[in-house]
Amino acid sequence: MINKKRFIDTAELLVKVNYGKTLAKATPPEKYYAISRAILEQLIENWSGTTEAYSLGKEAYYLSAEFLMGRAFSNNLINLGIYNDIQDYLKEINIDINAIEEAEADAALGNGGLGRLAACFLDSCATLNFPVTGYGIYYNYGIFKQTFSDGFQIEEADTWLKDGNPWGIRKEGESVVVEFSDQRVRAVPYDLPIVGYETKNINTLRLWQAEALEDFNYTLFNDQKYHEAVAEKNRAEDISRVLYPNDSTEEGKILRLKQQYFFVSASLKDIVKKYKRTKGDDFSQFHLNTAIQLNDTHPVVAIPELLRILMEEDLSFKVAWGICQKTFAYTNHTILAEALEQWDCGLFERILPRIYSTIKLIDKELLKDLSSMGYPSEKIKDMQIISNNRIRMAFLAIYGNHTTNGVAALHTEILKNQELSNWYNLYPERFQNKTNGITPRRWLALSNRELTQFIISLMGDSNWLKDLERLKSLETLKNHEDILDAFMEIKEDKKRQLSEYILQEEGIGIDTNFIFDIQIKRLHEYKRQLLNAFHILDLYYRIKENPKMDLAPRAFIFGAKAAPGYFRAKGIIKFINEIAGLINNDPEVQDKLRVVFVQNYRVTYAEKLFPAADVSEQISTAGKEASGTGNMKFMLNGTPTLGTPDGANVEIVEEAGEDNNFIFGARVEELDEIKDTYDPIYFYENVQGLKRVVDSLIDGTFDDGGTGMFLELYNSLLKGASWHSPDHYFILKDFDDYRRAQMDIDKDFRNKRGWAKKCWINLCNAGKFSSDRTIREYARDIWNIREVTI
Ligand code: NBG
Repeated sequence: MINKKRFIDTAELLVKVNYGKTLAKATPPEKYYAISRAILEQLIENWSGTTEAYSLGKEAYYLSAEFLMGRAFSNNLINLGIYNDIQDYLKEINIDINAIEEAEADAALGNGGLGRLAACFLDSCATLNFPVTGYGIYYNYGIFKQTFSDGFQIEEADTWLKDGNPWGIRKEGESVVVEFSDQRVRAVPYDLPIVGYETKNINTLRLWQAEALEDFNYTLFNDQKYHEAVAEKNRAEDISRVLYPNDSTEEGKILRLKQQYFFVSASLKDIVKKYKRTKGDDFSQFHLNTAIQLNDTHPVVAIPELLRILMEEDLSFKVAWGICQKTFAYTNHTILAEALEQWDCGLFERILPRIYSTIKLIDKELLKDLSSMGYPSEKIKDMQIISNNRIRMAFLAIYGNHTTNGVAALHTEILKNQELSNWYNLYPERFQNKTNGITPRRWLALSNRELTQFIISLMGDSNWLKDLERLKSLETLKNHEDILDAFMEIKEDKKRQLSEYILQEEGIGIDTNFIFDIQIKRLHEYKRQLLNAFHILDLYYRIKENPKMDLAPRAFIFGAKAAPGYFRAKGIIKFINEIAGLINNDPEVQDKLRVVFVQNYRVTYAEKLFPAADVSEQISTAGKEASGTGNMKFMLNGTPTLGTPDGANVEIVEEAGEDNNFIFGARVEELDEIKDTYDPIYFYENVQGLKRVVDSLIDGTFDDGGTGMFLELYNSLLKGASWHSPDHYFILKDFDDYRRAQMDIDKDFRNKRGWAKKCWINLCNAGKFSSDRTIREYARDIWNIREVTI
């Protein structure tokens, strides 16, 4: 509970001392800062109480290069159960809470699914009272801000910290020094509170900022060498300056390696310092008190770093290595070859010589292990951590841990039987599945208050928000007309809200009678936004041929950022924007089709998009999307999936039924069988309408501004490239079945009652996909930690 008087007095005081004015005269960002800080002030006691209580027992640490948090303000108020109170208090002093919410910038310190998963996990850990601390980087600039100019993506810096961050507390006194071969920098922690839902516990996300040991070289300055005087400072600050904007691809850049080692080394120093303070100097017990989860390979240098630290504490290699293996666990998030991190040995050794020699020791131990088990030398070669002058980070992770997990059942099976089969055969007991989840607090309670209130009215309480499987009990209402009507009215309302926002942001109006068909995720070839685009264009041509075609009107909505260096992905954005221009400007199809690519898709935009969707597009090539988590957000908001048998789609359909979703396309087994003989030309020439849409890339229908993007896309489909065969994501093969599934939707949507029922059944069966379920499994099966309440 918040003390109202103290809250308002503190907010007043803060604007006074920070900005020299009164609250009434403050700008929205100033109000947002002071009001948030005034709330934080009343959380400090529980926050430090939680930290204290956790330090008495075993703790888990979630190391991640990315945390895609989004906004904190409303989320924190909802989790604290004080949203309505604060809204009222603010109203009394003439402040509109919406204006405060809108003044907050997203903390977009992540690229996509992996970073957002980390954020959902933190919410669940706090809510379930698990002693888990997140560790990462306090990037000065998050993922770039995207705009379109003439349909092309433009990137700008994301200056999220320009008005300050009221939720971050700088802990100067807990700074540590991180050493590279060519520089030493100070790592300063910024702590962010992770407020659990309906609990007093407040967990911590500790993000490190890189700073120079010495700000400024006075001697150089006196010698009028101004640039040199601050060069060292800039070089230090560069390390945490900006998030690398790649999703599921690795870049092998020096600065990136520095970022990884920087936050890992700082975090381990922090963990070890606390261990010594609370548990003493006996490191043989370290793993009994500490679990460390490595979110993908980005923090895997933690393994040799901890080994090195333990050996410095006088443990033998053998003992220290055993402790490492019992401490670490690693999550794999992709099987895409271009994402598997490998570091060039030369580069690595130059920056981190001590870690490099430690990795060589580990690799030697692996060689010994495998030889003693009678592995033939060919096989050993396949498994060595260092091979072809590169360090394979995933192998280092698996050898140095006790558990490796995939993020959906299908993904874990592929890891075990294909990508990592050598390792699975060696250590079958080390492999587990942990199907991803999403937090129902942000993705329902916050983003769909209307539906949340409706469910509360049916359930009689709000406890289901932390026991999501209870939604299942509502399935018996699936034939109640009043219930379904009320449910669909809420959908209509959310569509209206989104439509207003899109009109304001993108200048395009969409009627709420249209089917809102939404694909929102990073732009990547394997996610196949191009398949969606081809289908839209085909539909457009069919309507042009047959203007009387009986169709439910449809709005195709996209949101996606392309990595700045990913030429094809940028070509696909331009292509979709060209299609949008053609369709939205053709009066003949105005009442049937609309295409919108929203700019700067991000957590805050997502909160408006998910609740308003009628169709959830999850159309990745089977076997390529490890899990997907957007698919779960749509489901929880009562939206059927139009998807391939890939990632967690498989489990979504298992829960909600084939009849309530639209599954199409080749399965993994089929693609495995045909992959060496696949010929897209066959489909190009024989599938009705397909040639016409593929050719639009090169026949002058659209203009790529002379960039050659469209020709390159065309060639990638029909000719392949030096590094891949033609259409290696099987777009042409799946096109016809996708169109068939789209026509099924067209038919089913028009049966209002039947459609509402499908939506309802999806909502009622979304319980499995709460990240609370996922986190309980991690806590029980991997971390071996128990809840601690204050
Ligand atoms: C992504 C996968 C998604 C998955 C998220 C979270 C990476 C490397 N992987 O399918 O592509 O849902 O991780 O596990 O970002």
